[in-house]
Amino acid sequence: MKSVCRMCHGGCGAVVELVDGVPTGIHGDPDNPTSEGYFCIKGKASLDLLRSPDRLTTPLVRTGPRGSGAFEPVGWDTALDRIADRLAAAIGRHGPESVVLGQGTDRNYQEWVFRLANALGTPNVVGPAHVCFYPRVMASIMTYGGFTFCDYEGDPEVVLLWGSNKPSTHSDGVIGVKLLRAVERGSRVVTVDPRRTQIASRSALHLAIRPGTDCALALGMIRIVIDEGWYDRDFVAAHTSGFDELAEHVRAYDLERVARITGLAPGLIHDATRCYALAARACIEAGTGLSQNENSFDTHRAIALLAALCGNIDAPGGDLIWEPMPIEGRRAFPRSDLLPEEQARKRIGGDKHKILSMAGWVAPGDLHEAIVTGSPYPVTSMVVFGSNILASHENTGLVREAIGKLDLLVVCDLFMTPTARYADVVLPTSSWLERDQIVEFNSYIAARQRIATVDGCRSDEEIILELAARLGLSRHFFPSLEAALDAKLAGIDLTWEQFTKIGYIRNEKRYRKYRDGGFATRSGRVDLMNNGLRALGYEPFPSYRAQPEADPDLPYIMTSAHSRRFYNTEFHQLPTTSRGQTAARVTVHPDTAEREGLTDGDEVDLYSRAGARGVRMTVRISDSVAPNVVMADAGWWYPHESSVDGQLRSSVNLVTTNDRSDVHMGSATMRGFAVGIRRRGPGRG
Ligand SMILES: Nc1nc2c(c(=O)[nH]1)N[C@H]1C(S)=C(S)[C@@H](COP(=O)(O)OP(=O)(O)OC[C@H]3O[C@@H](n4cnc5c(=O)[nH]c(N)nc54)[C@H](O)[C@@H]3O)O[C@H]1N2
Ligand SMILES: Nc1nc2c(c(=O)[nH]1)N[C@H]1C(S)=C(S)[C@@H](COP(=O)(O)OP(=O)(O)OC[C@H]3O[C@@H](n4cnc5c(=O)[nH]c(N)nc54)[C@H](O)[C@@H]3O)O[C@H]1N2
Ligand code: SF4
Ligand SMILES: [Mo]
Repeated sequence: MKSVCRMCHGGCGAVVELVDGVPTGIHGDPDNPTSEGYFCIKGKASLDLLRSPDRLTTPLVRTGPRGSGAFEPVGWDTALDRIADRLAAAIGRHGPESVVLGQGTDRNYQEWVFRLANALGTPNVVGPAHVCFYPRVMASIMTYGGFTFCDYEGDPEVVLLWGSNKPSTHSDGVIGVKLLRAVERGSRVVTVDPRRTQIASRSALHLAIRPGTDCALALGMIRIVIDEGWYDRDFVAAHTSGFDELAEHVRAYDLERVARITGLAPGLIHDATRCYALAARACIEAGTGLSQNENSFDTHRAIALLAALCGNIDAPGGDLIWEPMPIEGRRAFPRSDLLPEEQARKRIGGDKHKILSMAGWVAPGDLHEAIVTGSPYPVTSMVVFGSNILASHENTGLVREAIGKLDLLVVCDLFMTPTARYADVVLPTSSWLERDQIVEFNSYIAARQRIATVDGCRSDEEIILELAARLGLSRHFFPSLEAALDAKLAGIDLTWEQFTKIGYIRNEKRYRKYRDGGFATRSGRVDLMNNGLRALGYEPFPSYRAQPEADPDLPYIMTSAHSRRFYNTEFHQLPTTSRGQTAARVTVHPDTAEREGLTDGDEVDLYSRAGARGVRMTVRISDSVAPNVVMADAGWWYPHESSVDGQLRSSVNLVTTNDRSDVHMGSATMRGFAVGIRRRGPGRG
């Protein structure tokens, strides 16, 4: 039977082999037009996830102190009644804004979480948006009026792969295989990454940049493009505004200064700029490596300006803006019209991180401060749909303090995570193989079909329907999940049942749509100088904010990346994925190892100004990083440790903070901050 994998964002077609209705094997679907049979190690671990003995299979109510792990099983009705009663009481006492909904990376039910928040009347939805997809999305929207995707099928001459490890991470519905196929057909890659990844080794140029300085590089490249006259004059004249002001603004980013900030050779920066700017077809794949520091929004804005200057927006082999398909999906389904304006204005951090707030999200740092201080108002209840916030939000100490203060914490998850151990009620959710969902990407929509069931588990959508009914909000929802799926598909005249037979619908792509009516910005042009940002109190041009002075006690720059075999904080309990790696690793250069007296496999603590106790990592020595850079695995926790401290000892957010966060998005500094290395001697527990 066919479905669509959701072990990552990729959306590969999957074929599940069934014997008497029981899944016995899984592999890639060669007929799927996106993935064409590709299937990775995580996809292959899907049946481990389905059958994991660690899965939660009954709702639980906490009976001991938070974090102790003491729970008793209860029935679904008891659990849901209890949650609904307590949410209703909190709303009665403190208003709907005292309830916050949380979720992690999008798992195709994000629009349900937002619909529930809007129906409840709370503006507060927290998630990793500030360090994940949204700095890029909002920078793109605020520059061209839409979000762009690399048009790999349009055969770019050059792909600028910037802070992205696409061949391993497959984010956002464009699987990395598309990039690799373009390379096989002749595309050249220019990679900007502090680490020599596999794709960096295969690239025409690799810019091993100092972490956190990409904004300066992008502004320097803009200056070179303007000085050398390498920009697209016709496009700039006809479709942009503010060119002269931009040319003036980037004068501060001369090559020598940019080389000093980024640690790159001036000649390499110049060559990379020429390679990108003079290519007839070129696209930029900008990733999460750029979104986790205080320059995040401005870095993506500067990159968006560079792409526009070179005339690559909506061009074949360039950066394509897709028109949405007419289904009721990510845009319409959340029903933002249900949230009264006066409630929307109460969004926590809305006055501080205005661009994130415009996208509907609260930054974790702002939320946790508000919970701890009770200001601007009491936030007393949180319902989390799939996010291990003790591991994934910055500043674990603050998260712990905040969730320790809540009157009610509900966590919906497949596993007893450290975050779930803090919950008052834990609800067991289903995996992707147990779900009916519409998978919505810009280039296609697909049907994810329920193939198996695990007794006792429910999907987030089913939980939301049940909670809505108990809270008297049924009028804003649907009598059943299938009715909701039918309603979503009404715009393309299909029912869910019909769609499951078709399985997959491609979106049509159209190039250079701006020629028929301009860009979807206020001026209809690409606003190189953005007065909308100015009206919000921000600078109309991106600028690089310098990192703090070096600290001799913290001589290394730490950054991190998502792992190929794990997914964010997930899969550490599955045999297929954890067979090759059982502990978090930090990659250090041989010179660093020598200076610090380290050998491969040693245990160290990396400590920072914010996290003096440090985070424990196993040393891996490799010259794939520079001598001043250390690269740590993000997203670790150890499921089988008995205490929360033991589980989280290798979670990098023990040493991150939001002290220096991006002013637009609240992006915390998770990458590109100073650390020291402490070797753990024998006998240190
Ligand atoms: N230091 C540092 N921190 C980071 C990052 C980093 O690179 N460095 N990356 C950031 C980024 S980009 C992101 S997106 C976040 C991710 O952070 P999170 O979203 O918190 O992490 P995940 O591991 O994706 O998911 C959390 C939980 O969801 C559960 N889960 C899986 N599927 C479902 C489902 O369908 N329903 C429900 N209810 N639960 C489910 C999993 O078991 C897991 O426990 O972390 C961010 N934090
Ligand atoms: N296998 C796998 N796939 C995933 C995930 C996963 O955990 N595992 N997570 C999913 C999620 S939620 C997301 S958001 C995406 C993320 O996917 P990507 O956007 O590819 O992001 P990362 O892999 O976190 O980091 C990309 C690259 O940035 C580099 N980097 C680190 N710091 C810097 C810097 O300061 N500057 C530059 N230029 N580069 C830097 C890292 O070395 C890394 O190679 O992947 C998704 N897909
Ligand atoms: S790339 Fe992602 S979607 Fe594709 S098989 Fe791997 S985990 Fe599944
Ligand atoms: Mo993410």
